[in-house]
Amino acid sequence: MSSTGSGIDTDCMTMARFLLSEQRKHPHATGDLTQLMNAVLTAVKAITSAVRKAGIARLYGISGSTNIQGEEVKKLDVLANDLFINMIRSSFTTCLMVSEENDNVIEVETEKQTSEGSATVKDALQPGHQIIAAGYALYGSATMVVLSIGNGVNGFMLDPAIGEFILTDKNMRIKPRGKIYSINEGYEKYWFEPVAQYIKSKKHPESGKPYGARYIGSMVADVHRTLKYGGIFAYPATKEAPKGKLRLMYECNPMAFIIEQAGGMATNGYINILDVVPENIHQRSPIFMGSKEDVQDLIECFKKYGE
Ligand code: FBP
Repeated sequence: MSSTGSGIDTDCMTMARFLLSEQRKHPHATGDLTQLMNAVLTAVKAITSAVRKAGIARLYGISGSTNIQGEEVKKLDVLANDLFINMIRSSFTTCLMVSEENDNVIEVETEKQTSEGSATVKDALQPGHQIIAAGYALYGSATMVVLSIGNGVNGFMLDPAIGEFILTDKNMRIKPRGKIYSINEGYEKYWFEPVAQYIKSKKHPESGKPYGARYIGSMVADVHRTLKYGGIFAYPATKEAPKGKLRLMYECNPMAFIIEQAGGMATNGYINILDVVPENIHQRSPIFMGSKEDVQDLIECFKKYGE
């Protein structure tokens, strides 16, 4: 780090700089990913600003409600969705988008498509192993973006003073084994045997200390903690929700890709999540991900107690 003594790093690695340097390693790269990420980061910055004033602006309110100035206020999730779609659409790097908030795929007209035919939902239904980049944004006391473009995982913190994402967590690696399990324990009575046995073995180990439990109830935050401190995050199938809750294409797969890139593992109990071929864009999947040895213990329980 270079500093002038003012506390300002005069040679900071911004995400734009990071992506440009990665791009230069590939002589045939088009720059599309850099351009796409630029659009994504604009959305993340705008969402950060909205999150910071959500209380005052009544962004938690019902969609379509009005604020004190009589303006229509969008709920945060609607606002975030609109921002991502508009920014990505206008980046000229995308032909198709999938979002939890939209029933159907979102098609983007491009010149290329007009000559080659447009992308369809079939193009979107690919297994996670085809992913080339995945990331998430965390809007906590600071805004952080964690990104993998297929050669490890890097974390960038938003410096609000300069509006740039600065590389703060270089080459993030997940511990081979952690000491934390993360699952909604309120649903214990709905668990199937393999999950019940697994959690029991962590709470009442034959030797050593029991694991600690942590559950925020927000997948990004729970997986982020799992990535930083190790352990396992689980959202299993239950007797109430036999397919699980989380969505394969935009919740399980991107997070599984990042966890794998950091040296961890992700499974639905039977197979690697990234091998599952989606049949529809909003399909759900049970998911277990985190430290390799912890996920392997879980898989053993599925072999032993699963049908
Ligand atoms: P939505 O699909 O309703 O957005 O819920 C997703 C989510 O909030 C995840 O982020 C989180 O891991 C999970 O649901 C928590 O669910 P539960 O309250 O059942 O434990």
